[in-house]
Amino acid sequence: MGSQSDWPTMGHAAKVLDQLGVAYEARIVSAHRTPERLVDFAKGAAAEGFQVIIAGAGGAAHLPGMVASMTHLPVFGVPVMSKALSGKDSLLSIVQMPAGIPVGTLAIGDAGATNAGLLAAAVLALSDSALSEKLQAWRAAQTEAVAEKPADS
Ligand code: RP5
Repeated sequence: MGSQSDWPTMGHAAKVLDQLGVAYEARIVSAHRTPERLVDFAKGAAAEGFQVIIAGAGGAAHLPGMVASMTHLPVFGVPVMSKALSGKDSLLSIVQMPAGIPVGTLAIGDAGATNAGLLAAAVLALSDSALSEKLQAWRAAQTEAVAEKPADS
């Protein structure tokens, strides 16, 4: 993520990865404030053993696209809700990548972070049958948890 201030949002991705038992590292890598850290991370991610990258940032959110430009790993971008423009700036900064450098862009905010975690797990589950079973169980439990009627009816 681009900043400590993104963690309340990006923690939702971490939470779902924890639930599924997927190992991850949460790091702060700012495209603007720590550009050399960004280059080192993105260029070295595959060799470090990462398989999927979730990049969350807000405002002028260049992080996901810049990471994607320096790695062949799949990159999912989470637009973090910004104060000035409610995350629309983040979304537009992430989503309109030029052809050839893909970023799988999620929804703005908490839902996007949760879904980035689920998508990352789904990618990993393609070659991990135990994870695939956990993911399917997670989805089934979610379905089970939806009441047929609202609680105060
Ligand atoms: C972006 O700027 C970060 O991803 C964050 O969403 C936003 C604001 O960062 P802070 O000023 O709160 O550190 O780089």
